[in-house]
Formats: sequence, structure tokens, C-alpha cells
Amino acid sequence: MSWDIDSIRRDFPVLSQTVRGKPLVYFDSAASAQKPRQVVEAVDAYYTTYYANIHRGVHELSMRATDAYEAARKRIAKAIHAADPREVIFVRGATEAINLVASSWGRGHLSKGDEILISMMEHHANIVSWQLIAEQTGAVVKAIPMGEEGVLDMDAFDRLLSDRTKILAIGHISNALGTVHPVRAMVDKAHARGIPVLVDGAQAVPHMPINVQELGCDFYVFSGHKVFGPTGVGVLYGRGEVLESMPPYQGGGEMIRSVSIEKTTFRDIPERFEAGTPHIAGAIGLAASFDYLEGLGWDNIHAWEASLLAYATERMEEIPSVRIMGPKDNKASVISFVMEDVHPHDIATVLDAEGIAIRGGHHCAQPLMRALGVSSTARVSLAPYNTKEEVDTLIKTLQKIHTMFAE
Ligand code: C6P
Repeated sequence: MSWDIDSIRRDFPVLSQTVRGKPLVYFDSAASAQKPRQVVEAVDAYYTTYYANIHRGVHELSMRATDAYEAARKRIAKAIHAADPREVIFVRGATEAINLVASSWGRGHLSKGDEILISMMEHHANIVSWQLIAEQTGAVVKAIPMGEEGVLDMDAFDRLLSDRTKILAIGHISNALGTVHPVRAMVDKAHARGIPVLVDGAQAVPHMPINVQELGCDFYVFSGHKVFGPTGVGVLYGRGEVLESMPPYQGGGEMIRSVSIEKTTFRDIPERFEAGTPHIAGAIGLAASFDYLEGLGWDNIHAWEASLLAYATERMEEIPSVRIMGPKDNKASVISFVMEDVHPHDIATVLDAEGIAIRGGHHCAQPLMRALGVSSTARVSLAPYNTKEEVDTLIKTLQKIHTMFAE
């Protein structure tokens, strides 16, 4: 495979620094990925050479900015294989995208006794947004339980799907464990009963090519900052006819056709859902991040991350007090673990003193933590810029922690 790790690492200037006197080892990409200079340069070019607001001006800079923003929409539609760029709505991130659907779709479709089906393994964004609309409409949130550790109970899923189910909202990949859920099969089963499906792809988009038409889902959401793009921008993909049937989420400039004090009429998608000045630089940067990832090649990314994951897992299993949570197979680049007699925050703190960044906590997945019987875990998450040498550095410090606390 054509993979020049030194050259890839040079694309990420932030990586070549010392932290606490040690070379930085960044293993927290599931929380937020570092940015390649190609993304930074695309944002920089907008701010330094054609900065203006979009859609409003007839002047040159505004037209250039509008073209770049709409080109970004097209670029992202192509990356996720949306049938039409109008199906790509720019939002603040996965959280806002789910809230948009829960609020706008939910208000029109949910009433007392209806069921919203999620899973025990969701990120809070895909739980709380639904609880809020359930409270307003009288609907009920039900959750697919975990079967084996870290894997959804598909028999229970079959049992939970019923005539009362009005929407299925499911993660593509668990942020806390890396489990890849069988979303295609779940979409088919839901659709067989006429139930629409939202897929939370926040942890999938950085690791695999997404084809929303093949998945068949009605909504797909993700955040730019986890895909090597800017913070504050993300995408709600929605099937055109579903989005067109939904009322606005927020009111304001750019989403209207005409306004009088008595009545307002709204524009079509995507503008109907993009009230106010959007994150123009964010959209431009996000398009550049897909250029970057596709330039590396998805097969190459997968091969590199899979070999790092296998190596790190094998080395971590050598440490007696380490217990890796979740499935062994069919998982993305996340290793969630606990160590006997050591709190995950202490693991993260000791690693930080060695310049190694990981996340320790409940990962905004408290129902999942409860189902696993822990309050938190330590989480190592891998990205294309990580190396085996960095894994070795991690292992050395984990061994030290084992000796310090657990022996
Ligand atoms: N997970 C993590 O460390 P926002 O905050 O809107 O960009 O993304 C929310 C979100 C939604 N769904 C999933 C599956 C996620 O993983 C996240 C963010 C981060 O795991 C921060 S808690």
C-alpha cells in the first residue's frame, strides 16, 4: 500500500511538539481529530482572500464565498453519496443535527404512546434529544439492550420494533467501545414496517466511506471536527422527500421566501434548515477534509488503522490488570479499557504526564457504562497519523501504572 506515515504526520503540524517535556502522543481522535494543514489552508484562504457573507451580496467577494460554500455542499454530498446536494444541511455538529430531526420531524409525527427506538449504547446526543421531544409529545423512548458485552441484542431489537415504533435512531459506531452496529440490516427491518431511521455517524465517517443510499437510512448525521475538519460545523443528511415534509427548526434570515408580520413562507431545502449566517469557513474546511481523507485512500486508512488496532490490542492484553471492554471483532479504532484498582481518570492523568492524550470518563454514554457495570473507562482512539512506536510508548506507561497501582 502507498502509505508514507512521515509525510502524513508532517501534514499535522500539531503532532510535532512536546507536551510535558515528552513528544506528544495523541490518542484522543474519537473526541476530536487533529487538523491537516490542507484543511487549515482552505480555511485560511477564505479568511484572507475572499471573506464575505454568503447568499446576500451581489459583490465579487460574496459571490466567491457563496460559490465556495455551495461547492462544499456538493463535495460532501459526493463523499457520502447523497442523491442530491440539497439533502446536505450544514449544522453545528452531530448534536445539533439530531436535535433538529427530533424537534422538527418529531413535532409533526409523534404523539402520546408513540415509541422512539434507540439503543443502550448511544451517545447522550442520541438519547437526550429524543427524551426532550418525547416529553413534549407524550411519546416514549425505548432502548435496545446490549446482548453480549458491547454488542446489541438483535433478538430484542426484533421484539421492540412494533406498530407503535415511529422512528429508529441508532449509532453507526459506538464512541465508547468502537462496536460497528449492523445498521444496514436494522434499516431494512425498520423500513419493512415503514419506520424511518436516523443513523448517528459521528464515529463512522472518520473511518470508512459512507454511502447513505446504500445504507438506505432517512437521516445520517456527523460532526466536522471528528473528520479532521473544523469545530462548529457538521452535517445532517436527510432524504429529500423526508426533509421537504419537515417544518423549519429555527427561524431567521436566509430561510424565508417572504415575511410579513402576519405570516412567513419558507424556502425549500436546504435553506429552510439553515437560518442565519452559517459556519462558512467550517463548511469550506470540511470539504477540504474529505479531499484529504480520500487522497489518503479509504483502503489505506482502513489497513493502517486495523493493523494499529490489532497491535495495540495484543500489547495491552499482555498487561495483567488491563481489561478491554467490548467486542473483539467488527470494531473501529477504539480501545476502551479498565485497570484493576486504578480509576480511569488516574490512568489518563499518569499518561498525560508522559505526553500521551487519551480520554477517561463515561464518554457521554452513561446508560452503556451502567450496562457494562462500570462508571467510566479509559479510551485510546486511533487515527491515520498514529504509529506503532506511539503504541509502544503507551504500553510502557501502562506497564508502569500496572506496577504502581495494581501489583
Ligand atoms: N463524542 C467522544 O469523545 P458533537 O459533540 O455534536 O460533535 O458530537 C456528539 C456525538 C454524537 N454521537 C457520537 C457517536 C459521538 O461520539 C459524539 C461525540 C465525543 O466520544 C465527545 S463526547
